[in-house]
Amino acid sequence: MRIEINEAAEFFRQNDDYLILMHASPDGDTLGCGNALCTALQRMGKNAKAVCPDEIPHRFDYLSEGVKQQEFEYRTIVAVDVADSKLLGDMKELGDMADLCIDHHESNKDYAKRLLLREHYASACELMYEVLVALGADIDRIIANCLYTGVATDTGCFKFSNTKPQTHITAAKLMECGAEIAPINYAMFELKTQGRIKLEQEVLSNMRFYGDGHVAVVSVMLDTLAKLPDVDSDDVGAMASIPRQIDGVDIGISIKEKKQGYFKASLRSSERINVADIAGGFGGGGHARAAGCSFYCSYEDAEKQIVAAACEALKQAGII
Ligand SMILES: [Mn+2]
Repeated sequence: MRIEINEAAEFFRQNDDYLILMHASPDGDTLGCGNALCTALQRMGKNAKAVCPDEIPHRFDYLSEGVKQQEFEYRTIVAVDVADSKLLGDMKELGDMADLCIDHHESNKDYAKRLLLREHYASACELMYEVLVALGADIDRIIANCLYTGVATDTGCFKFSNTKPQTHITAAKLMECGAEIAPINYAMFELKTQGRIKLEQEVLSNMRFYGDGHVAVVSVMLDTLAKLPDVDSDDVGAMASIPRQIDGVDIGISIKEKKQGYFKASLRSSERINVADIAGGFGGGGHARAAGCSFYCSYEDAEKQIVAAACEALKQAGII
């Protein structure tokens, strides 16, 4: 059932003992949204706990600054920035029991009992900002930092095409609430571990081009990661944006080895190509400019299949 912002606020007033679910391979948006909500609910005198199926990278530690550890039995489940309960990994079953989902993905599977969805918002944190305003929550520096983190990370620091005038307006309001934008942007977009730099070196040295240079492919294999112990899932995820930094590349593909014989491809595209369609052809999905899909085969077969689909899309678009 689709609900609106005021109904979501009323839902939070009426219920208690919240378990907030944040998606696997957590990003700034799901973590910012989950921690902002958890902090606000606890301040209302409610019990709340935000959980994630995967380990949370240390650079996000500041997001839980306002969260108190509470012991209680959860009775109300809320998923934030989670388009599909499958994205909850080991916590999928909890997702299937969710009472409310707050999200901004067009591909949302409508798995929760209630759904507050804004497909045209760049981040779930923009929507959470409006929910917290409707709740009358005090959006102080701590909550503003959480929400700003999601807005900034889901827009690539306001660089992606999903950035709307409203995105900047929300960011400005969060600055007025005390969001510490300079240290957050430094931590999110500039700071890298030594392992991350070594991973970039490895990825760059093995990049391959197809389709007259309109497709670039990078890969991250398990044996590479085994040599780089301080690399986290977030560093690996960031490799997906490298191919599209190259002039002339319309489709950037990053293929990650998850297990032997199991690969995940992340696709990024220019305005000319819809990669959600390409990923959909392999049972995946996502956004027009950023999508993903999985392969159960050898690395060579996975690359061959995804490159063939990418070249086909370039042909259809009249690019090659
Ligand atoms: Mn998001």
